[in-house]
Amino acid sequence: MFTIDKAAQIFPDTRTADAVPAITARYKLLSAEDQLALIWFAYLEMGRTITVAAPGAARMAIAQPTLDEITGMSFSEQSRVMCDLAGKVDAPISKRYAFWSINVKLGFWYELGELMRQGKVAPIPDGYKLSSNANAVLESVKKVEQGQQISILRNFVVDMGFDPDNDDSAIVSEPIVDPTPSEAREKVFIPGVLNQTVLDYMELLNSNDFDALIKLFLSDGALQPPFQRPIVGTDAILKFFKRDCQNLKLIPKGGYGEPTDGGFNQIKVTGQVQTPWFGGEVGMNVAWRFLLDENDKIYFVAIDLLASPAELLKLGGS
Ligand code: ECH
Repeated sequence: MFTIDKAAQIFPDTRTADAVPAITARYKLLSAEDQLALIWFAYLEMGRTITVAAPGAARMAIAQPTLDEITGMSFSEQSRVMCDLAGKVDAPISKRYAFWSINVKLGFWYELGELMRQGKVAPIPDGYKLSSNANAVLESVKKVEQGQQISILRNFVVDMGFDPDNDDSAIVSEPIVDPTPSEAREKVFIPGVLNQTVLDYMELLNSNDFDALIKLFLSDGALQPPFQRPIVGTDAILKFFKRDCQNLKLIPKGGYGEPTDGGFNQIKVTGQVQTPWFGGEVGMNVAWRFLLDENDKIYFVAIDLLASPAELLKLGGS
């Protein structure tokens, strides 16, 4: 029978974007000053081709008091706060930051970036020279495709702050949006895939209908986001959906399925995902690897960021 570990091995020829964890690991070895400057340069570079959407007021409400506190500080105090965040130092704002959801963290830095541009928050000093290691990491970031670049930047932001006990239940996130009304939902067609659970999965996630979406999963099922450990059990998965998965756009392009052990079916779908931060400007190439039980309930689904667009065509079974 399947275990989560065994399920995670389905469609083993799927090649994921290893550059993302590799670059993230090299980034972690840099000094906090270098990390901030590197992100600044990478962000500027990216800004020449794509635009980040300004976060909505609801998201900013959580971070706003902290942003106000920071704008009231001197430049040197502001630099200290930012270095403490990057360096994961035990400091009041670093602690608060650790309890924000990913999108609140991104919104906070988006706003600081704007304030830095306006000269209201300490900028990266003019002519700041990156160490040669930091420069090498920056060059690597520039070389990967955009979907991988934004994944790397997001990893950097996620990794900041001081979180001594990693208490997942205490995370604060933006309010949950209402699901799209049924008449406004877009039907999903995937060439090669007739399985209704997979089609419903795409449609329900695109509609922010997380309460219906979670019913597609077995209670001990698991979902594995890109570069992460599987999230196991419907309680944890539902929490993840509501906190981190609002307003995504899944654009499946093709798929393939086959029966496997114990009456289960494995289905691989490839396509693109858009994040509300960049909308249609960045399509991340992804694969979904589903393992469904004999009643078409999801036991396991992995979402992989693909190494290259060529991977989109690799649908054949293992
Ligand atoms: C400045 C300098 C100082 C330091 C910092 C700065 C600001 C940086 C900023 C960065 C902003 C970055 C952003 C990145 C956003 C990335 C979003 C990504 C989303 C990927 C989503 C995926 C979803 C996949 C899924 C699917 C499922 O089926 C199930 C759910 C799920 C410059 C000031 C820090 C502002 C905005 C990569 C792949 C498809 C698994 C979620």
